Amino acid sequence: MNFVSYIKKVDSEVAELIEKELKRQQENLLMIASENYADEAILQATGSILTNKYAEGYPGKRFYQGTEFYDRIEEIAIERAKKLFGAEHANVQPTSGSQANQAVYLSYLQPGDPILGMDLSAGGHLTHGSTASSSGKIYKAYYYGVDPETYLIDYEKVKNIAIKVKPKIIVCGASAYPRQIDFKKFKEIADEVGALLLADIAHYAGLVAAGIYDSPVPYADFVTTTTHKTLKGPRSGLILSQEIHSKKINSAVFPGIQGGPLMHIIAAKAICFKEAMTEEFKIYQKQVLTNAKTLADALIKKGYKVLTGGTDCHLILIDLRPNNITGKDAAISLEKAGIVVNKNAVPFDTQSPFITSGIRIGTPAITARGIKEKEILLIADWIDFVLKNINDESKISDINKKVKDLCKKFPVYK
Ligand code: DSN
Repeated sequence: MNFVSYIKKVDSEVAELIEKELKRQQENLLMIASENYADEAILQATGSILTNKYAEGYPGKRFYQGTEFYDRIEEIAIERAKKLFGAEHANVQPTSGSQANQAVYLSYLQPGDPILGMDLSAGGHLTHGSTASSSGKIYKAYYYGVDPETYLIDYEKVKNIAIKVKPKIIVCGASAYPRQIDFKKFKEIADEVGALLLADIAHYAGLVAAGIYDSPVPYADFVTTTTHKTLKGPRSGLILSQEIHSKKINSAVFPGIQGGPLMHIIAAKAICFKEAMTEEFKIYQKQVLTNAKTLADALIKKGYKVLTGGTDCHLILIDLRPNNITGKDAAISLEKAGIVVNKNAVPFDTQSPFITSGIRIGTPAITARGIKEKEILLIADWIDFVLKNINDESKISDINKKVKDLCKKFPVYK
């Protein structure tokens, strides 16, 4: 696929950078848990002429003429999203997971209202009430974390905090929590304190769609997600909700926080939802999970502190304090070897968010290129070798050659 043939004609500088990035994506093991490879159909839709049109409003109720085909595309995306997740209502217009969460808050909260979300340092997301984000600036945010021994969510504690702070919305979902979230328990807690429940499944959505991670849809008032992580679609967002919330959600998205929807991205989301209903997608998600479990087990055997002792999803979290390595140094060295992960705070971290004590490793992207258990064991050996030789550029460079050879055997965007 030629990604830059037209760009080259008008802007060689940007074309060259895209080509270099393509090479980076081809020659490295992308193991950032939130990243994936969108397929050619998704990329074609995102680069399509649908970008030319304003379609403010919703199907059948637009503010501009000429939206006949856009109405149909959005209707298809909505129907597929509802069917895929078994939801009563879908809004496919949020441009990101962050905006999806903002819209949910706007739909029911007033400034200063209390919300309760997972602490960022325990694995939550910025938009779950961090003071660095509008969710923590506009609303009064309270937090729950994980148990210091097990690193699991302590639902009794969540309940006690909820009883004390009486949140209007409880947020569950995380960016760095490797285990199944008990959505039913969260719903019971929300009901007990009269709160609405928002489940942010940005990380888990693909696994949820494939039925291998429990769905919050039967329990939560609102479910938000991105569409580009495990779901493997375009970079964007989605809100699912019960029908009773549909009007409030729709007006919170438009005109509440957004103007013209990105219709080329909505078309790509429609394609993504169609693909996510296939048997092939289910097989892919199962392999994502198997690969993550295999990696966790292999690294545990090598003595690494894999938090919670494994994973129920696509990611693992390693506390590197016993190895006397910071997350930052580990991520930099692994990148030199061609294994791209991100530094990540671990619960009760003693380092700053720029340094951190851990790394988060995910399997969605490498699985998309066909990697299975056999290669995962090799990758575990390489991760271990790099972390044991963190200052030895020549040994790291040897691993990089092996990574490049492996990537050649599992090509992407041929
Ligand atoms: N930035 C995403 C992640 O890496 O988990 C969350 O939005």
